[in-house]
Amino acid sequence: MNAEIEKVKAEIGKFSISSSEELEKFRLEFLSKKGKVPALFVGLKDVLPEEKRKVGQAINEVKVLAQKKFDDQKALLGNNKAQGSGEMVDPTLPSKPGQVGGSHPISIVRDQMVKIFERIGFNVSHGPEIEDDWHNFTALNFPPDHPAREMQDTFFIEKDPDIALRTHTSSVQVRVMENEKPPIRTLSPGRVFRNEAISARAHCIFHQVEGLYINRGVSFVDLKQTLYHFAKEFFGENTKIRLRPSFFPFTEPSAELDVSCPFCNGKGCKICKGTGWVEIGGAGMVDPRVLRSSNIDPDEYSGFAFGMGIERITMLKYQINDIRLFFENDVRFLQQFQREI
Ligand code: FA5
Repeated sequence: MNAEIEKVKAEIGKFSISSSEELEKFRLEFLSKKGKVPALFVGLKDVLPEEKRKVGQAINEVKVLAQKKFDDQKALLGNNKAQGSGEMVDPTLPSKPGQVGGSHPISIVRDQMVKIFERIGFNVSHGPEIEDDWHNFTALNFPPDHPAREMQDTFFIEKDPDIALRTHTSSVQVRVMENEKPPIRTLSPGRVFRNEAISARAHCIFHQVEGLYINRGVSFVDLKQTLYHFAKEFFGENTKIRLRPSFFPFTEPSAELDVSCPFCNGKGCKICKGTGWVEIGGAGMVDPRVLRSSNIDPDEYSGFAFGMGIERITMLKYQINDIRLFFENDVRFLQQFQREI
């Protein structure tokens, strides 16, 4: 009898249950009326009276063992069903990798731009997004009440004294000139704000990269070569640049910077509206008044500055036709961009 009890016990241990069908098979084989455990109890009648108690106890233990295995596996299968898989869970398996986030296309392009300029000696400076009138306008030669201030519609936070969201990263230019002595060669990437209507090409929040170089003997040729170098590094070796006369209060002379259209290589297409050129920013030689207001002697030093819109450049690079996509944070859009190592 003892051998029979041990055999049934071993069979219970070995029985593998990974589905509800196998669970039912287990119940029928061991626990049902005609199963092996009730059969052991039937066999008890042939056991000598003095051994009955001990053997009865051993059979009871087998019954408890079978019932526990049945209950545990039933609960486990029930849980898995509730989770929808219907399969056994192996808690020792390593977990599935979670979804990993990526960089925003604006960050990717900003970092690419910064790297190109860092390789030719520019460092990176940052300034506050909430600016005072001096750094955003007055020190940059926008006199109070001058119509040039209307070039950049402003979100004011406080009036008198004026505190506003910066309208361009040129404000960082002023902060660097106030705190550092030439030679200065710095790049300031950052977010800017303008009280403008949102459309496919313009937003009220966007990003710029400002560049500033001040030293003895800096000329317009240096500006042109620097911008040409950037355009070729960023858009490709065959890219050309064009500087069109323009006006900014803080530079003289001033220019708009165009690059040959990266889509049609300057032949003319829908993106460049048939002109072969696309505008990516503004530039110019730092106005002597701006140098003077930051205590830099314009008789000794000269410099150039430029400012480019990161959204517009990213739109060109990835053929994106609506600036609003950058701000919607739709993962289907964002997942399409990978950092180029
Ligand atoms: C400026 O902001 C000057 N501070 C640039 C500059 C710096 C000139 C240093 C000279 C010397 P502008 O307003 O043109 O200039 O803006 C520069 C670039 O920002 C534009 O060429 C464009 O690429 C981008 N930009 C301007 N407005 C918007 C807008 N609403 N939405 C998206 N990008 C914009």
